Amino acid sequence: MIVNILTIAGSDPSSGAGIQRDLKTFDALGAYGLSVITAVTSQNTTRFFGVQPVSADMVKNQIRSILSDFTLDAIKIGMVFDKRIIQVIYSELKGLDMPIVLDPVFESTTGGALLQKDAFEDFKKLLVPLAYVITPNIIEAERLAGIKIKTINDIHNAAKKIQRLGVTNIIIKGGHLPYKNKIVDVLLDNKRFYDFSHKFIKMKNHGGGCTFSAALCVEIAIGHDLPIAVKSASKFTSLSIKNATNLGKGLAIAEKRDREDAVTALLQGIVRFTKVSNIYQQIPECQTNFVYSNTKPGSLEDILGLEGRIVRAGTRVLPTGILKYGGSKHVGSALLEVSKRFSSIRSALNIKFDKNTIAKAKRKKLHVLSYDRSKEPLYIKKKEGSTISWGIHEAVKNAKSPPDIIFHKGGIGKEPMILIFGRTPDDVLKKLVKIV
Ligand code: PXL
Repeated sequence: MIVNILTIAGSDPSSGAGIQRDLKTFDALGAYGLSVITAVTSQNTTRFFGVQPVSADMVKNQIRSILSDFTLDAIKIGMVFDKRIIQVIYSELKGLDMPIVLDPVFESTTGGALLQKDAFEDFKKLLVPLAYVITPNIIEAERLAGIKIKTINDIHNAAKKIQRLGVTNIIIKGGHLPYKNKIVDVLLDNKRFYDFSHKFIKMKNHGGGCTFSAALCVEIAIGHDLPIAVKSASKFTSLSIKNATNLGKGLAIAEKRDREDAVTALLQGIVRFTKVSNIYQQIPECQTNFVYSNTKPGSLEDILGLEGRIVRAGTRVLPTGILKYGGSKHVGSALLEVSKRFSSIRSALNIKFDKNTIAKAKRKKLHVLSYDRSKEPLYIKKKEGSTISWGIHEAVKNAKSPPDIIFHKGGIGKEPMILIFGRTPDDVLKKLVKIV
């Protein structure tokens, strides 16, 4: 299911924050992003140079052009800059039955004013009550609540004060208040407080705040309750901050690149596979492939695999060829079929069939399934490349839980095979070492 999300925010040409960060985050999480630009900033990772607002009329026309065409699942509001823009957003969105995530942005990490001083009262009076949830950091929460924040207790008080401005749900991000290397994000979900404590990542970055509120907006659009949505958005943001890179000369830009992460995880998995003791004995005639997709695969092209194979050379095992999306047809098709039924399964590899390996897997309480190639219908046999999908489908169609292993005992001219499945390459390897 694709969700449509609109962000109403300012442009950041460095793509670290603002509209560009929102769209990248929506995209990374599988949502379709639409955008209404309120202001254009000129800034880079070292400095903020200036800002020019878009006219209120033009903001109105952009909003109308989107609302009259798309069915939206959620809206995020970021930088709004001035009074007239706030008033227009208010009149266009009031009365809409739609979750709105309001990220109060007052000042950029590179030092520019993103909300004019005389717009603050209208921001509180008009925009805050429109929101389903507001996501200030400590500094923004201090301004909104009108109190100083020094302790977790102060954060709770600030959340209650912000609630009185007319918004039910508040998340105050504790990043500016690290204590013993931990930070605490506080969610006030209507009447209930949740404190989410996580590790402080000491990394000055550009884009963390926008990433969090944009990810939260996707989570809410999908329909998750706030505590779950906050946890997952926060995890995505931490990964983005951990992954922040110095792309310009100044602040590192926070960004999570899924595809690169998949490459690293699979490469490490392949290297570790080749180091499993006596692993050469497990390589089948047709050699081994190891595949991974860290997003839900829709086709073979979403699955990373070796374009060559992991081959046996005497008692050594060597990866050949390059890692590529769509690189593996056989193990890739098997993964695709399993992941259609069990979306947690994202990685697989194949090893040589041996009935002792299967017996050991069962003794170790792994979930073992199989299919019988001799039962393959003729029309499938005739259709090039559909045997594996058919067989795996047969094996999993009545399964109640994800398989760890699927095997078949071969057919005329077909080598028998064992496939091991898991959530990640690491998970697959853990199962492998249990049984070989
Ligand atoms: O992170 C808040 C933010 C939002 N919008 C724009 C920004 C920034 C921070 O720099 O530049 C356009």
